[in-house]
Amino acid sequence: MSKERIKIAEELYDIMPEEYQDLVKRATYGNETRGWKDIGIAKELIEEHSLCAGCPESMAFRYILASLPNPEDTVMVGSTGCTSLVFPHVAIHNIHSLFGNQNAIASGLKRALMVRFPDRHKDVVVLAGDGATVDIGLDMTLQAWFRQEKFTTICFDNELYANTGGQESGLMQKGFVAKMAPVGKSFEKVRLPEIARESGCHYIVQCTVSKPNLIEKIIKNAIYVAREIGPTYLQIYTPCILEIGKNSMEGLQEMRDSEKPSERFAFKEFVSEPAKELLAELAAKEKERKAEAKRQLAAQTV
Ligand SMILES: Cc1ncc(C[n+]2csc(CCOP(=O)(O)OP(=O)(O)O)c2C)c(N)n1
Ligand code: SF4
Ligand SMILES: [Mg+2]
Repeated sequence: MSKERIKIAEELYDIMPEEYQDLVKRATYGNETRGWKDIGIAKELIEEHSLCAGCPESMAFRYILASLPNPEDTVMVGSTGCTSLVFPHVAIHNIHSLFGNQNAIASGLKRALMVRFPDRHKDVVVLAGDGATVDIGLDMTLQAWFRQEKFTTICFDNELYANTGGQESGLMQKGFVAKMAPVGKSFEKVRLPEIARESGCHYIVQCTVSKPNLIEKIIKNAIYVAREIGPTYLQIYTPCILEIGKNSMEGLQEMRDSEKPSERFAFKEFVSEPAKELLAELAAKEKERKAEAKRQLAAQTV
């Protein structure tokens, strides 16, 4: 992984738009330790977006992009919904699939990439809303897991269809009343993390985006496990502040309130046995890399 593929030819440097020069200069591509702390200095991590002001989806999007271990070689597959407003601003290869089809598209894409680039890791990451993941796309979601497709599925769970004005979704809480669901949800929130486990996912996390360190860790884990072992699933609460009547400053508190131990977004993690082994190996290598970096720094300062 390197910046080579976005490098500007020297002869063309001065005629390239300033924006592009800046992107190349500051890109985190090629940096092994890239992570959420790069937000604010790296242009490719979304400078602008067209979501509502303060929407937690924008925060989640930034953390995810900053945490991808291999951005140059990652293809994201999106679906219709509020997230699809962000993809046009993202400096990562991405495909907009038909609403609900995202895991079917990702399956074909991942298989094709494995054939076309047998010697290189090409990561595929699905990012879709709860309506796309658990309602209209549920069949495609589950079938990809049954088949053990090697990619990560991330669901931005805002517990309703936000982009079309607030219809009920399978992940909505029981009893919740939304603008386009005035009677109130009559059944419990679907337990997709449990279904994911039964369907063969090897790494599953349910959480909010209130803690960037945590998001960075679970994104990396999910991608490494998907690469080597099989499907992984992350369900992340990104409340639709517009539909739950909060203002643009209240998204973070809403997430903190909802992740308390007794609440529906309390942190939950499942790691299969093969995934545990892989993550332990990677953690040992990372420890060694850090120790080596420390040794080199100490040698330079002597
Ligand atoms: C095949 C198809 N069916 C329905 C729609 C209409 N539609 C657009 S966005 C959306 C809801 C998206 O909800 P969700 O996946 O939860 O994402 P959110 O907007 O909440 O982030 C629907 C039903 C569509 N665009 N295409
Ligand atoms: S409608 Fe809701 S989910 Fe969509 S951008 Fe606005 S606040 Fe975010
Ligand atoms: Mg939704």
